[in-house]
Amino acid sequence: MRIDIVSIFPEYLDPLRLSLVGKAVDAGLVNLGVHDLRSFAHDRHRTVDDTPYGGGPGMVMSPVPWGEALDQIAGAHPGERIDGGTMTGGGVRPLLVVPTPSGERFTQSVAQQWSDEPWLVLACGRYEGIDTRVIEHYAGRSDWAGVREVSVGDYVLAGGEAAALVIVEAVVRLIPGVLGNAASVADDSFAAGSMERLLEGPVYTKPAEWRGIDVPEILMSGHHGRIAAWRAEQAHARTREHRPDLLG
Ligand code: 6GU
Repeated sequence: MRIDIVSIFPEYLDPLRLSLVGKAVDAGLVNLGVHDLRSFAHDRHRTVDDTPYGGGPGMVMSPVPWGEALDQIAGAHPGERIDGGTMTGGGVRPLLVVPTPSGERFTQSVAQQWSDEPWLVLACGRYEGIDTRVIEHYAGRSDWAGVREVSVGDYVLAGGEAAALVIVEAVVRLIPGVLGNAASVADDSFAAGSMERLLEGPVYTKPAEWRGIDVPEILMSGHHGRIAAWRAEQAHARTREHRPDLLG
């Protein structure tokens, strides 16, 4: 999978070199490009924003540098595909992902769908957001796979970068070969087909007693059937406690 991220704070994306995503990049499973939006502005001050039409507080990101950045990024890697897949119909089309608190909810199911995409381009907005014509334009472009505006939760961040980190990590860990243990993905809270949509229950490791607290005896029993039943019960209890909305 190829992933490009456009931001006025490209250093904000440096953590993607670490840990699981960094390893996926090093292993050649993900081809990651981070781009500075300001390098696509041509005035002396490299301006990327302007005052909103109709008035109101704050600034809006100009469609002009966004259009130049996205066209150049999409044109610079035509049909590039490093995942060994074969291409039909004239090349891979990028899916434009725009993190925004006014987007649809970014869920595990969306992450799962996107883990099959050959190419994601994330456009990180700041200020009051990106001029809406950018969304409209790329949604209508047949050389793009579409546009998805997504929110990572019901709170407001200062910009799309932190959300982009969340989205990229959630997607990349689902790419085949990225996680060592495929079973841990199937077991995830929110994973499709896992015990409906339950939260994962508590986990324990050695020592068997720590600061006066014992590991539940059932986990030491070796009765795999009873352990599975206990874990299912714990998952239900945790879901009832923390996320009753998931039980309906
Ligand atoms: Cl995707 N962006 C911003 N700026 N704030 C958010 C968000 C995204 N999701 C929740 N809050």
